[in-house]
Amino acid sequence: MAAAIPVPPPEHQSFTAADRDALLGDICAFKLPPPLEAWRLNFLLIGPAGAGKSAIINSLHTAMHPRGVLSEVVEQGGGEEQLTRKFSKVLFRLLPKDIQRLKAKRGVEVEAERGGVFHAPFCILDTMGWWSAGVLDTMLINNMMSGRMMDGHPLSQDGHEEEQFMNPSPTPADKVHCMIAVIPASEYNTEEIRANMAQLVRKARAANIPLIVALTKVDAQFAPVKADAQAIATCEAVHSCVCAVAATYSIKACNIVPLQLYGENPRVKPGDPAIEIPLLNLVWKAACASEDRLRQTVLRGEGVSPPSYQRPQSESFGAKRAAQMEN
Ligand SMILES: Nc1nc2c(ncn2[C@@H]2O[C@H](COP(=O)(O)OP(=O)(O)O)[C@@H](O)[C@H]2O)c(=O)[nH]1
Ligand SMILES: [Mg+2]
Repeated sequence: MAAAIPVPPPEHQSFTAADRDALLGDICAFKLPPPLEAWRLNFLLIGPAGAGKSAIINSLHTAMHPRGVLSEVVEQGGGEEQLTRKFSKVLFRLLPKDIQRLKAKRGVEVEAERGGVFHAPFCILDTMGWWSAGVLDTMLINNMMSGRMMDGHPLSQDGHEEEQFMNPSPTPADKVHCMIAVIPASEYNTEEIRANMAQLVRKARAANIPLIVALTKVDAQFAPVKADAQAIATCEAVHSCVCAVAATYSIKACNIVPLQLYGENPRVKPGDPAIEIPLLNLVWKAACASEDRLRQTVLRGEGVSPPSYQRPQSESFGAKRAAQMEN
């Protein structure tokens, strides 16, 4: 008879509530160096329909609003039926009662603006999913990246530009600071995704915008993760999949973040650190990559020397994962 798989005691689990709270606190307190400290970073989500772009937004909202229920700020759907029809910019805003709740439940204190409201230092741009290979130009992705396309621009499959939603003179604050390609773990090697990813990698390099991959639906692809969300950090098959994606797209493995999002797996409940830490880690990576690029471009270009400092590592998850992989 096969031996039962031992369940590790809680102190040996990779994802703890304390680590999640620390990471959430770091993200809420993130600021670019002067004179850009008032900027809000723009992260563009891009990927095939049904990959989990909207689920990323809702899961992040759930993590920032610890109410014990899933957020539905944008509609999620099962692929084709629920296409995002408008280019939408999602701000993560905390009202005074949300701020109190975040402090009580997560120990995270945020610096509220006038009116007692707090806005996260990033916003997320949600786009329509790819519908076939080679559609990035039809999607007007260059306009999205440069900041010309504004919130509310209708999205269609004919690449029509709606003048009233185009910003004729976007500034560096309006442009996309980091792109997040959202790819389901099971589909990373399809012809459509390979073609679009190759084009996306080229465009990101040409526009000097960092690109990170969110590898979603890891639970649907790997049974150990479906059974126990904590296994996303230790499952060998997940690690191999990350390495395969890295090799396929010539992207560093550290810029590929495997995720299980809140959505279809009934085993995961709002507030689970094993869901929220990898997701917050994705946001942290995107913020650091954006900052790095802005130091090389805008700050250097303006002749402003930013104060020399090393951003403190919020690598509780990354370091543990690296240690686990070595063992
Ligand atoms: N099990 C599981 N389901 C997911 C995950 N991410 C997204 N989904 C589900 O996949 C479907 C499509 O997701 P959605 O976010 O609408 O995709 P979008 O078209 O990229 O915005 C929804 O039913 C989600 O609940 C995940 O990581 N795991
Ligand atoms: Mg969507």
